[in-house]
Amino acid sequence: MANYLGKKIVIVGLGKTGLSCVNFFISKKIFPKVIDTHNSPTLKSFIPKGISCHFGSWNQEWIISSDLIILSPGVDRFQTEIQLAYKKGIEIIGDVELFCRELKKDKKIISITGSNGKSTTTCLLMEIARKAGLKVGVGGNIGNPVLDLLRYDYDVYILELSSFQLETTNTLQSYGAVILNVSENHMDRYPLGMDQYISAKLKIYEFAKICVVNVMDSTIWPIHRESHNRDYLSFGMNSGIYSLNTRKNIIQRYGETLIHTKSIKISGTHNYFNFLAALCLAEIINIPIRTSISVISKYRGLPHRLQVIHKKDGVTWINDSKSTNINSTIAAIKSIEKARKIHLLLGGDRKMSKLSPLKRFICFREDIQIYCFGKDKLKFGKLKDNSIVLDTLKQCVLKVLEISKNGDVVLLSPACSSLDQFLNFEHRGEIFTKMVKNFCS
Ligand code: UMA
Ligand code: ADP
Repeated sequence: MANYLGKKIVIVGLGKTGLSCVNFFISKKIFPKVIDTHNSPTLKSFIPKGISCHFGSWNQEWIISSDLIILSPGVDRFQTEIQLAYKKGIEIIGDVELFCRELKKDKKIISITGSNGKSTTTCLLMEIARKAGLKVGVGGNIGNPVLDLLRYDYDVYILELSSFQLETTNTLQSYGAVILNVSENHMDRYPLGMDQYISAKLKIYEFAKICVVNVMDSTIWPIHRESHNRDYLSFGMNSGIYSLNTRKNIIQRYGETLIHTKSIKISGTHNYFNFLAALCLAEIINIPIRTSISVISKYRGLPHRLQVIHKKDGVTWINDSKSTNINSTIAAIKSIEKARKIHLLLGGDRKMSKLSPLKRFICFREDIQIYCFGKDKLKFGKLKDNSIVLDTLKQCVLKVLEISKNGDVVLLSPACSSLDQFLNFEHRGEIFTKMVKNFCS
C-alpha cells in the first residue's frame, strides 16, 4: 500500500474517475487539488468541502509545483501542460495505478483490453464467474471507476481497460490478461499512429502471470522480456488452444467440441472470438468449462451492440450505437446474414481514423445504402456512390422510412464517437430506439 501523506497531489479531470480519486484520497485524510478545464464540470456539486478546485483552464502553477498528478483517461497526456510536468520529473499516473498499489497482493485481477469487444467479454466473464459462485468486482472503462471496487472484498476483480487507462499504469500485475484485438481507434490521441496505440495496449501483459493471446494477430503478442514465470493460453480461428472451427462451426478446446455456434444466441463471428477469450480467462480462475459453456449458451449480449430493437413491415431495425470505430462497423455488416438491402447509418466524430478499410468493404456492395450525419458526414459521404448526406440522425431515420422495403435491415453502426451530437453512445442508441418506435408505430 503506497503512502501519499505529505505529497502535493493534483487530480486532472473531474468526471467519474476524478471524483473517485478525490474520494479515495479523502478516505486517507489527504486533500488533493482538482483541475478541470471546463468552466462547470457536471460533477462539481459532488466535490466535498475543503477541496481546492480550479475550473475553466489549466493551473500551471499547481501542476508544476505538485509531487503527484492523477490524470483522468479523457485528458490527453501529450498536451503542453502535462508534457511540462513530465519534463520536470513529476510522477503522473491514473486511477488504475492507484488501485493496483492499494489492492492486497493475494487478490486476483483479470484485465481485458482491445479495440472492440471489451465490454461484451467483461460482462460475459462476470456472468460466468458469478454462476461459479465467485464474488466478482467489475470496473474500469465499462463505466464504474476501479477505485470504487476497493470498498468491498471480492474473490476476483475483472477490469475493462482502455489504452488511456493502461498508459498511466506502471505496476499492474494481472493474474490473467488479454488483448482481444486491435484496429485503428483514438488516432486523435496517438500522434505517432498505430505503433503508439499498440504500445499502450501491450502494457497489459507487462507483469501478467498468464497472458491470453490472440494467435491471429502477432502485433499484439506479449513482447516483454521474460523477467518472471509466465504462462500462456491462446485463442483463434482454426488455431490456438481455444478455437473457432469454421468448417464445422464449433467452438473447441484442444480440438474437443465445447459448443456448436448454432446454440449461441448472439450473432456475429466477432462475438465467438470474445467468447473464446472469456473461456481462456475463466479457465485461469479455475471455473469448470461446463459452467462457462452453460452461460455462453444463454448469453444475449449488451444493449447498443447489434441489438434488434424493432421489426415492422418486414424491416428489421438494429441499434449498434456502441460501434465507435471502423472495425466494429465492418463486424456489424458481416454479422447480417440476410437482407435485401442494408441501410447503414454512419457518422459522428471519426477520431481521425482512416476510412479506407470501410470504403474497400462497402464501395462495391450494391445491397448497402449509406446515410451520413454528424461532424464527419462529408468524409463518410465520399465512401460510396449515391450516399445520402444529412445533418442529423433523425433526418437519416426519416429518409430510411421513405425508402426501406420488406426484407431490409436498418443498421445504426456509426463507426464514430457520439460526442459531437449526443451525451454518449447510450444516449445516441436510446434516441435512435425511441425515434424508431415512435415513427414506426
Ligand atoms: N477534462 C479536462 N481536460 C481535458 C479533458 C477532459 O478537464 O483535457 C475533464 C472534462 O471536463 C470532464 C472530465 O475531464 O469533466 C472527464 O474525464 P474523463 O473524460 O476521463 O471521463 P470520466 O467520466 O472520468 O470517464 C472515464 C472514461 N472516459 C474516457 O476514457 C474518455 C470512461 O470511459 C470510463 O467508463 C470511466 O472513466 C470509468 O473508468 C468511457 C469512454 O468513452 C466510456 N472510454 C473510451 C472508449 O471506450 O472508447 C476510451
Ligand atoms: P468495447 O467495450 O471494446 O467498445 P463492446 O463489447 O462494447 O466493445 O462492443 C463495441 C462494438 O464493437 C459493438 O458495435 C460490437 O458489436 C462490436 N464488437 C464486439 N466485439 C467485437 C470484436 N471482437 N471485433 C469487432 N467488433 C466487435
